[in-house]
Amino acid sequence: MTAPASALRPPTTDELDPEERMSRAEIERLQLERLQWTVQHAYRNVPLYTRKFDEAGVHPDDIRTLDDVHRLPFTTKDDLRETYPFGMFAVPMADVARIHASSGTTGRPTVVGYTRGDLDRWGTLVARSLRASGIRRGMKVHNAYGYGLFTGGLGAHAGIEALGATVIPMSGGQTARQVQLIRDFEPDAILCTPSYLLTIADAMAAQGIDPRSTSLQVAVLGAEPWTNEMRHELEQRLGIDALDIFGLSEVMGPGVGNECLETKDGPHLWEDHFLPEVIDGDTLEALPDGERGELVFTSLTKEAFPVIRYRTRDITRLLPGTARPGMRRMEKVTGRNDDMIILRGVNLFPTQIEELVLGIEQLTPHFILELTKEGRMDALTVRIERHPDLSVETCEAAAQVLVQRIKVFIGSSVAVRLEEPGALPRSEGKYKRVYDLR
Ligand code: DLL
Repeated sequence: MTAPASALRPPTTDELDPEERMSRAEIERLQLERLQWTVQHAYRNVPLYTRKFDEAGVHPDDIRTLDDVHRLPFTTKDDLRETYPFGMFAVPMADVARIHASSGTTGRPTVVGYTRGDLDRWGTLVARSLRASGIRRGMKVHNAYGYGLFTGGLGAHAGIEALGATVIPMSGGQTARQVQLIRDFEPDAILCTPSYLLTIADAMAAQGIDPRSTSLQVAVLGAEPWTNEMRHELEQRLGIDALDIFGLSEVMGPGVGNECLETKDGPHLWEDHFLPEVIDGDTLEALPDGERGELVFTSLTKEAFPVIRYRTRDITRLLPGTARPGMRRMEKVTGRNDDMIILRGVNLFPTQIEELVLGIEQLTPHFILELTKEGRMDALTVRIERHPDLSVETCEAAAQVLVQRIKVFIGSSVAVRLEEPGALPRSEGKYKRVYDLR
């Protein structure tokens, strides 16, 4: 295999979009102008927004400063379900160039739409995200996000094209084939979920290929929560840089924010197109930057599907920009409100267990969490594959260390059960980590 022709580097200032070079004050001016447009557009064209604004006693003309956003009503997934399938579209269907939908584990899927202009802006923002990750024209990008109604595949695809890089539209699944094409086509970059990259690395090893020996230099990973410990694991295993791409269908899809290669300190949010807030999920009060809570977005340029204060359920906090000082960052998402496990009064997120598992060298990253009832009490079992190269005794001892650390760092008593290598399901996209058997 040939050595990669070009070493990874962050974009130079001239390569950035003009908005990425704006000062904080310039971004906020642009945001206010765009917020005022969005609020008018949503109020005039989406009956649900007309009704909700009227009920809240707020009119688009009341939005005079960015802080006035706090006067607007929230939008939730239930609002989208209520107006299923197209009731939130703010333009005539003839102007809708594409529809996507997120599967949704319960009930109806969430349907979103894009005008031609929305698709162009989306492509630009994914291109900006990939460029921030060190990808540029002249590189080959293996896109293993699923194509179809999911926004990951086609969203990433358009961004790779907009950047002028070479796209390999592999989609998800068919892992053996993924490995073969990575060997044969020698891509510089791979885009997929972090859990799927782990599956691909395992498949390489199973075929006798050293995962560090491939042409890959960088992975742009998202669509599910993952920790800095998982970043470290993947970077070591594959000899790559791993960057975090964030997004959700309701707000656009992938590319609402992305980490910058030079800092790797949580995604910068592309604030020229989205206004983020963090709120207390119980009181619904806006929280100051730096405090952890539920992430909320208002779109600023979307035509077909504007969203006003959309409650994402994702838990994070807003931090000042670093590599792009005009735009704020978010801390890597710890989890979603909906994924939080309440175990005998203690709240815990699967990512907290991931962090502890990856901190113990003799454990593998392949684990699932099972919730059961023992009498009237809830019980949590961590089922984890033992390390194929270590003795069962060593693995048992490591499992006991995990039990102890979960007790000390999270405050919960859990059971850890070792499984044979390969016994647990492997990811092909968003990984299902928690099984509630209660
Ligand atoms: O997962 C969009 C996407 C595709 C993002 C590819 C990045 C890469 P949905 O299917 O609507 O859209 O799921 C959105 O996934 O609310 C988060 O809970 C989670 N999520 C997405 N990106 C990240 C990330 C796509 N980088 C939901 N870190 C969001 C943590 C993420 N969670």
